[in-house]
Amino acid sequence: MTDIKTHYRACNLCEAICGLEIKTQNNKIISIKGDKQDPLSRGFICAKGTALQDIQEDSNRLRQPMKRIGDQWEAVEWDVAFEWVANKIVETQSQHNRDAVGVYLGNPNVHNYGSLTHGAPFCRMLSTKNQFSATSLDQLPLQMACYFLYGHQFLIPIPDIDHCDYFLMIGANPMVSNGSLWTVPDFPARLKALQGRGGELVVVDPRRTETAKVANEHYFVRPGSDAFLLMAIIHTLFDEEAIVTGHLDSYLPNLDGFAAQVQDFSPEAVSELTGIEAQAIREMARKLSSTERAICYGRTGISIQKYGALSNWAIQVINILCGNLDVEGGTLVTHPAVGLVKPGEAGKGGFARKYSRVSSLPSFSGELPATVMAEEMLTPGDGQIKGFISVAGNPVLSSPNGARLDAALENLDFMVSIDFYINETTRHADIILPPTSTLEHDHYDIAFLRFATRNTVRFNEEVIAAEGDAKHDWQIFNELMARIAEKTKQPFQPLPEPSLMMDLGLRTGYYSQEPGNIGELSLKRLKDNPHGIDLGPLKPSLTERLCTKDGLIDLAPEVYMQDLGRLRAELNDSILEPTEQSHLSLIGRRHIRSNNSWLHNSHRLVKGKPRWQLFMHPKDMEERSLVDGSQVTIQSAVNAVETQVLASEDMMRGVVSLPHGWGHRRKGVKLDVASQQEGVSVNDVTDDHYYDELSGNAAFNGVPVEVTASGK
Ligand SMILES: Nc1nc2c(c(=O)[nH]1)N[C@H]1C(S)=C(S)[C@@H](COP(=O)(O)OP(=O)(O)OC[C@H]3O[C@@H](n4cnc5c(=O)[nH]c(N)nc54)[C@H](O)[C@@H]3O)O[C@H]1N2
Ligand SMILES: Nc1nc2c(c(=O)[nH]1)N[C@H]1C(S)=C(S)[C@@H](COP(=O)(O)OP(=O)(O)OC[C@H]3O[C@@H](n4cnc5c(=O)[nH]c(N)nc54)[C@H](O)[C@@H]3O)O[C@H]1N2
Ligand code: SF4
Ligand SMILES: [Mo]
Repeated sequence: MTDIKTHYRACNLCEAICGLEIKTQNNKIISIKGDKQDPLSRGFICAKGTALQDIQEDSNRLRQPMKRIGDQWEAVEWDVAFEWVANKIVETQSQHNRDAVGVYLGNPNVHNYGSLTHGAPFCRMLSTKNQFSATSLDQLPLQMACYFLYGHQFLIPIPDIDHCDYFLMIGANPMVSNGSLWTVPDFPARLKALQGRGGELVVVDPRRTETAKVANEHYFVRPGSDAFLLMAIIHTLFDEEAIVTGHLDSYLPNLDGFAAQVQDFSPEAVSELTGIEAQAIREMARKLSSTERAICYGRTGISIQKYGALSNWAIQVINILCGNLDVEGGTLVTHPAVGLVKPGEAGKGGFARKYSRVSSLPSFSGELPATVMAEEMLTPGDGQIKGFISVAGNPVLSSPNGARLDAALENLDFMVSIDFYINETTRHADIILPPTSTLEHDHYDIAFLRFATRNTVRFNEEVIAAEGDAKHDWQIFNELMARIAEKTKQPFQPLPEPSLMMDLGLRTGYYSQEPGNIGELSLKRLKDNPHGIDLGPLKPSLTERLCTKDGLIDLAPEVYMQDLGRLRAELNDSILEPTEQSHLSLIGRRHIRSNNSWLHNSHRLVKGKPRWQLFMHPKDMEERSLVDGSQVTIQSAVNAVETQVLASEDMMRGVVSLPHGWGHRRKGVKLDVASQQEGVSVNDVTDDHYYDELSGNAAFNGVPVEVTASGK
């Protein structure tokens, strides 16, 4: 028997990065609770935080490299696995060309600092055009808006909820998601405080969500129509002479003339299309402009849809025109301890520097949209993907028309996955290289400390010692790079471990360099403060940090002005030919006890009422003679799936909702608990050719479908 040890560390499952207090004995977890002394999360956690124990102890979690021989998996030595993978990559790229190897980086890469520090150089070494990530299934349009407006994709203004009095939230559900591109642990308490000081939250969403239910007001909106709503808000601001640009006044060279762009989009003109009354739209504009401290914010609801880019750009424009950008209680760029974005900082982004081979979709920041992965594998010709590497992702369940990708993965020359589960995607791999689990390695949240609603910093030490010769993600990348470099005769120096890189980043970062700050930060100082260190509230600074060439904000970049033509055309069509929408519009849904595709193997998270069903308004069911709880077929342009339908008054008429990440009952999946769950993958019916035409970002929301009783 050894003593009980107490560890403090952040949960890395979602963007809220809640502080945890974990007790262990003999290298085993005995309890996980919220860390009350974490300056950001203040003790808040959700059920997933406690379930980290289930991932740690999961007997399905791989601990050794696995090689697939037919339907069977065989454990192999690391050396054998690394050699096989490096040989395949080098052979394939020399036989065809560099683009013949594709790579997909899933969402958890951003939640694991070793994957960020070492994965990027690995991808650079592959030097393939066919680089993809979950970014283009998610927030690409937001990064793109910040790139065009502020000159850097990561100069992202964050809602200062703790000081705001009017909050217009469009297509986000933080009561469930716990915030996104906005690290906001304990959202419920922060919202209560806002309402307690007389402030208001207004939610715009096609479903009366968990967040809508605690808001002051909720408006249903037709999926995919937010860009009309946002343009009408801008129209109203000009119409009612309510523009208040404040300290940004001299940074907006082309404010004059902007009114002409939005002339067509009066609240009356868009009311029918959006489903929101003109008067309510005017009220939103007035509140945003007249409330001293107000915020307009939107997330996946406005991003993964056909006007993702325009909507994200319009939200920034609204905050600018209402005097809500870069002010306390509005939206503010953060001061992180590592990676403060300022002029000259690398990684700005870059749009349409190359195009995909088959559908000519544009790149953003060196990556092509993930929606083209399957067609790039299936279409013969120079540049076809022949070999594929998936890292911490499950695109068969998470990308549009996953069924097509599922089939495409079957026909590759080789596939490798860096992942610790045999899931719907990695089951196609020839070799799986499993990294250590979260609790088995240290962590510094490079990404989400940059997007937090308050500036804080913390370092997370490893909690559980990994068994045997386990490798961290960064070690896997280092080893693969070393072997590829040797085989292709390139010079290569293994990169130092990520904690040393963070130490350097902290010592040379904002707080260590600026006089009057809290003094030098270092890895040692963070280790001595295991709950984290508070660095203060968000504060205005954008004007000094604009990364645009002229240091100004161009409100009307050409690419958006052109795309506005597409929106205007749809508006004009709807006025000329008003049509009754005959089809249903499919949207997604998240649940507090789930996280994308990968927490369904935890018994404690899947128990209770099933959560994979289709939600539909009872009147829409009645019109189709559908019975609550019966089996239905959802048919889209590309495919059909069968599932159970549940009546829900919380749905907007004409809209149905099915969550993503389900559909684990497939041959070869080695997830004992998950594969007992029913439910289908919504992405078997979403469409890889339905995307935002400007950015190429996937459009999962607003997919036209029809729903009929199964067997008819
Ligand atoms: N229809 C529809 N589709 C959607 C969405 C939607 O709203 N609707 N949302 C989209 C969004 S926002 C996102 S972000 C994507 C997510 O899509 P993906 O990123 O493709 O999928 P995840 O389910 O996050 O992938 C989890 C995988 O990462 C592995 N993993 C976890 N931690 C680690 C680690 O530390 N190292 C390694 N190597 N592997 C790890 C897990 O074992 C699991 O196999 O889905 C998108 N798809
Ligand atoms: N519990 C849990 N937390 C998570 C995740 C999870 O899977 N589970 N995933 C994480 C990830 S990867 C992300 S990106 C974030 C996402 O964070 P959020 O975006 O806050 O979460 P969602 O639940 O996807 O909220 C999107 C909302 O948009 C609505 N919506 C759909 N279509 C439209 C539309 O056309 N217009 C408008 N206005 N609204 C629309 C949906 O009904 C939904 O309520 O959550 C993160 N946190
Ligand atoms: S909200 Fe839950 S999953 Fe997200 S960081 Fe906190 S404990 Fe982890
Ligand atoms: Mo996401």
